[in-house]
Amino acid sequence: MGETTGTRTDTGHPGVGRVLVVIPTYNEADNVARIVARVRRAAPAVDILVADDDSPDGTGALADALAGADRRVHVLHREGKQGLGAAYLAGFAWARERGFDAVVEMDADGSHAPEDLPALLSAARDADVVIGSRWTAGARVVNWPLRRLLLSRCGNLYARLVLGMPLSDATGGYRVYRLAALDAFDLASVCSQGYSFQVELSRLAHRSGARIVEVPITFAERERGSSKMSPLIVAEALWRITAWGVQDRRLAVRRGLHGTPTGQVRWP
Ligand SMILES: Nc1nc2c(ncn2[C@@H]2O[C@H](COP(=O)(O)OP(=O)(O)O)[C@@H](O)[C@H]2O)c(=O)[nH]1
Ligand SMILES: [Mg+2]
Repeated sequence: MGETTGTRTDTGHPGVGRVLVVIPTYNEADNVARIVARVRRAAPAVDILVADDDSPDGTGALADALAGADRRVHVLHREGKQGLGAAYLAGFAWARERGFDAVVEMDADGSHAPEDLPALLSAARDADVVIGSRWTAGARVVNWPLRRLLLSRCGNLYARLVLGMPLSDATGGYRVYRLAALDAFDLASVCSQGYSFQVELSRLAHRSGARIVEVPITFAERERGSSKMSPLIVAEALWRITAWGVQDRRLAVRRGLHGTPTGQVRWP
């Protein structure tokens, strides 16, 4: 694994600081070298952490080779497939231990264009959380099948209605978080394993009063490898969003309010 600590003198991105791009991987052997090269080109001042769940296709070993050749590339080897949320939490902890100022979430399959990263990092100068949005003015979604488009649009609509968050893309996974803002999130409470992790963190960000900014991105369907999306992952997101909505309403009723100072609950 490459190391970042000790000898580093650079301060990373102006107004943001040292940035670690966390790329979770499970069976992304056809993508890992490409995505790392694209990130290095698009944002040379960031470090990259590949968080691999012991992919059977050898992604972890490929990532090790990349790390051996580039001091800004690192690998976190995890024991077996534990889900996207767990991989990101481990990546965030890794970043904190090494004194990074901000973390970026990015898929390995090229759907999140590294070329959009400079715009996200610019927005992070005046924000705690930046969400790369597929569903705001100026964004584009390329080659996604109709069922995925519908799932994303309906999922976002449901999350917005049930959780009352003024976000166009609460489910998206291309984001920048300032570590200092994450400290206010109570990450120990995170229970999502799959992609509902993104909604859960949107909710924690909103509740913590973090400054959230959405930036339009161009999202493209993967060209290599296969999606790890499953009916189980969709079901987890659906029931968790519903449970959070019920919890928020109970809280609001108990307090006799339609809004709380901490929860900022707004009923649809
Ligand atoms: N480490 C880790 N990465 C995962 C896991 N599940 C998915 N990923 C990664 O998460 C990212 C998004 O997954 P993907 O299959 O592209 O989902 P989709 O874009 O919704 O179809 C990719 O980089 C995957 O390799 C997991 O259990 N562990
Ligand atoms: Mg994908």
